[in-house]
Amino acid sequence: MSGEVKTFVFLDLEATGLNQDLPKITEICLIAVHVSSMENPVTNESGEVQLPRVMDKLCFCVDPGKPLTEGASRITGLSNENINHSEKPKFDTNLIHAINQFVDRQAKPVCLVAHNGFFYDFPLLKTELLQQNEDFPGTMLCLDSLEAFRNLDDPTSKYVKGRHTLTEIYKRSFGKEPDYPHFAEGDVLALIACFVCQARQLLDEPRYKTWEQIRPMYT
Ligand code: DCM
Ligand code: MG
Repeated sequence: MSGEVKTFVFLDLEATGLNQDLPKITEICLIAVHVSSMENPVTNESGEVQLPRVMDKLCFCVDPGKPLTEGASRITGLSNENINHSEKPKFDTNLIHAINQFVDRQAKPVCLVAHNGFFYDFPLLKTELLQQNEDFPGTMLCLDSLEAFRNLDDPTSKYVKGRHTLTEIYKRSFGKEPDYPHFAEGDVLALIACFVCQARQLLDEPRYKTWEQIRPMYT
């Protein structure tokens, strides 16, 4: 159903603000799911789709080196104070090597998946990589789950404000709020749960980009 992709690496970033704030990452989570877990989702006695049992996870909090906006701090619970108290390093080459090693352990080809990834997460991650003179292979695939869910819902209407936020999709799928919104891991797990529910349709005609096509958010 997914063409060649063997592993989907779901990704979420928390950061100091929105695009116009020239944000820096405060938290990153990557969770890898093999395509076989998407093709055969496990359900419980009530028929509810369960998270895949086999997942690899990588999560780090990061010193952004600049102030969080009030809004970013309010929704994420992260602050310069609590990050600094925990003595978190900056987004450095060690972290990038950890990410590369994590991705290298996955069956390839790998596709990164992020909600609003084409607009926010991928460009911001690219900015942080380039600032360290690093980058991912240009051939790595990327998928924006916001775009994918939108196209699934109504391919003719491009944009219905608010309808395809992760929280709204999660509420429609599971009838409750996500457990840990705006925690990078909480958002990734919520996304995986939603994605697995509709994986077959979402991956019917996936609109992948390659990493090479992702422009940095700012330089
Ligand atoms: N963000 C923000 N203000 C919002 C929504 C998001 O500043 N109203 C920024 C800070 C978050 C980041 O975007 O850390 C990622 O958002 P999300 O938690 O939805 O993944
Ligand atoms: Mg998030």
